[in-house]
Amino acid sequence: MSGEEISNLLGVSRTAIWKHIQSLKEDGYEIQSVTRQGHRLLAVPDRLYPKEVQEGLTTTSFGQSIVYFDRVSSTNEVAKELAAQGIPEGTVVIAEEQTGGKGRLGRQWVSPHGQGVWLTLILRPQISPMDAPKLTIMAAVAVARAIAQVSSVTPGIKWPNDILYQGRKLAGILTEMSAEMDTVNYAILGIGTNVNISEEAFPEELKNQATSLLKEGGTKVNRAKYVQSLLGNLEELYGQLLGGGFDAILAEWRRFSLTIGARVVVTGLKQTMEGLAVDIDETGALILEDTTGQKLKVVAGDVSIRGAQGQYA
Ligand code: BT5
Repeated sequence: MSGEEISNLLGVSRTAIWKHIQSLKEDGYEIQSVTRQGHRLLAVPDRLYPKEVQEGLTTTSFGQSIVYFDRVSSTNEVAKELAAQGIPEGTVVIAEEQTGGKGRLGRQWVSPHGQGVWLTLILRPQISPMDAPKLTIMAAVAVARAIAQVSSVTPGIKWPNDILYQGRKLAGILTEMSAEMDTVNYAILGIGTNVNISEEAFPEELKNQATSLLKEGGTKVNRAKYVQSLLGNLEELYGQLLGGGFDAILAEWRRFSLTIGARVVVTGLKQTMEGLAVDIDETGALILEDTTGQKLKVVAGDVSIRGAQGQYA
């Protein structure tokens, strides 16, 4: 399209068009510009720029506002600051790279540049703080659905926050909140998904326990499409959760679950429990049955699932 056509279409000067084209080129858009003929878009960069994510986004709220970083310490940390300042529900913080990505209990989350999706969604749910674990359950279902929609990988969920494929972690969720006794000020859902991470990009100590959609599916996945699918599913499931439809979410969680029916060891902060995982209850807690048939309720911890040879993985 010629510069003149673009400038007529947008009602701005040709100098302004030229400046914008230059800045798009700097952002990685491949644009061929030929004097007196015009500009041609040859390729779009593999970036999660807000415009790339929002084009094709089907939500009404989630992701309609995106705060984007090329590199940041942790999207959860940024989201917490923004949420404390009153930024609206549905705002999403996305980074191409995290230098201080966080897991639970101060653990580290490896987040190399441009190869994964590292994002945090800000929520202001009118629920009791006791119901907050439901948000993690709902998010795990949304992640599993989105992975199944955009790749050939069939994921499973390990309670409470891991998305796995054949025992290796594809994605993790870190839910944090600020609450009073009976109200939630805000909750943030941090979701890290190993989309196009190559084998070499994982540190040695993670090679046996982590994997990516690229590794398992054999082809690169369009990260913007994954984010669109994820946010679409999150918005749908969140609406369902607030509307009293948690039972249906739980039912879907159970279908993705790798934990229910398995013998597990749960390492909690204070104690370790062992037993058969029989269900999760309506609050999102894991129910174990010990050898005496007694039921134990677990609200937080790390689960190891016992493999066929009797070891735990
Ligand atoms: C989690 O913790 O799984 C939560 C991960 C949440 C990450 C997102 S990214 C966007 C947002 N911003 C943040 O700063 N965090 C969130 P946990 O269950 O504690 O698992 C952490 C453990 O997983 C580590 O100790 C490693 O063993 C392993 N790990 C680290 N990076 C990994 C990766 N990229 N893929 C798979 N496993 C990883």
